[in-house]
Parts: sequence; structure tokens; C-alpha cells
Amino acid sequence: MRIDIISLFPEMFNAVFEQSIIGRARLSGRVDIIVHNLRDYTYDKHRTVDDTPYGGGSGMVLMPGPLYDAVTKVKSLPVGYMKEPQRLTVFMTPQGEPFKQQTAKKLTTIDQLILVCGHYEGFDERARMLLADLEISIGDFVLTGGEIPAMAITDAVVRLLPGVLGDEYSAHEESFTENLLEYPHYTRPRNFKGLEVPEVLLSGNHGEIAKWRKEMAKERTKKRRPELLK
Ligand code: 4H7
Repeated sequence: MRIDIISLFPEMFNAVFEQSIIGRARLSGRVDIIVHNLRDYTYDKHRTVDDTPYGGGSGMVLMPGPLYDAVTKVKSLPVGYMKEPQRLTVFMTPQGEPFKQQTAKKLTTIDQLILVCGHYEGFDERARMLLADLEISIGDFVLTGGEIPAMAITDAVVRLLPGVLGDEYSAHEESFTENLLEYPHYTRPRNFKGLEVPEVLLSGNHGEIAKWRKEMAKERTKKRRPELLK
């Protein structure tokens, strides 16, 4: 899979995508992540990307021109040796479709995912109309830009790609897929500041342990996220 990100702050992604599981997935060639600077697609000497809103009001709006040129260029790039790669352009916006584990799963089937990060007051509506196949929101809160949503989506998708997680992990995947929150985890020491590890986990009885974990997961979900059980 190939993921292209278009942003005014491409440096923001370096540390995040070089670390840990995502970093390893890139090194092993399971994903190609390329970050593009929107400013490289400007046409004036000041490299302008935004302008004042028609109709007045505060803040600036991202001009459609540079966005159009950037997305068009990125869509023309090869994806491996594929003849007709499936490409999807996604705008990160607070008005987008709520991002779910199910969305992440669906996106793993795309050959080239293009994530476009907005800033200031957002995108000119025509950029959205002409370029966005999908708009995604990572939750009901406001951020200064789409970079953190793009990182979140990339992380959620890449960890689902074949071979990215070790086997011990991937079975674990169940949690959100089954619409349950995770059961509580414990490691050493057995007693920490007077708090004991539940006896069943020390029993060596794997059937009982599985039953207890399922029960705890259900209980937690009922208490914290009852809407997930419906
Ligand atoms: C596109 C349009 C996503 C991108 C507007 C992006 C939250 C999310 C942005 C805006 C985002 C999310 C610009 C609207 C800054 C608000 C103060 C970038 N925020 N913004 N304004 N929930 N912000 O996924």
C-alpha cells in the first residue's frame, strides 16, 4: 500500500512515522508513506496557499489551485508496478464521516490513499467538491490542522496491513471488531501498592482466564460505552 499525505507542515510527520511499528512497516516495504509540501504547488513568489474568504469573516481559506495541482500530481504517481491502482483521496475535516475501526479496515483495501490536511479556516469548497472522494473526522473536536487526523488514520490502517503486527498481537485485533472494550491487563509485580493481580490470572487455567477476560470486557463496555453493545 502507498499513502501520500499533502500538508503545509510536512516535518510534523517525520518523528511519528519513523518510530515503532509504522517505522518498521516502512522499512520492510509493507507500506510506502510519502509526505508532500502543499507549498511546492504554489505559483507566486510568496508561495501563497491561502486567501481571505469571500463574503467576509475572520481567518483565511486554503485556495483551490495549489490543492488541485498537488492532488492531481500525486494521483499521477505510480503505485508499484500496478496498471490501474485503486486511489482514494480523503480530506481531513471536522465535518467528515466519523472514523471507526471499520473505516480503517475498509481503507486497507486501497492501493493509494491520499490524505489531504487542511489548515486556517479550511478548504475552498470547490477543492473539496473536485478532489475529495471522502471526508473523515476523527472525532467531535476542533484541531488547528488535519495533520494529527492524518497520522491517526495512517497508524490505524498500517497496523492492519498483512505482516505488520506479530501474530501474538494480531489475534488481539478482536477488541473493537467485536464491539467490546479491552479487558484489564496485569504484569509483575503480583502486589503493587497493596493491589493484587486477580487470582484467576495466576491459575494457569486458560479456559477460566478467557471467560474472565470476556466478562470483564463486557462489564467495562456496559459501564463506559453502553452504546457499543447495541
Ligand atoms: C478542514 C476544514 C479535522 C480541516 C477545517 C481537522 C478537527 C478534525 C480543518 C479545519 C480539523 C477532526 C481549521 C476547522 C481550524 C476549525 C479552527 C483542520 N479539526 N479547521 N478551525 N475532528 N482542523 O477530524
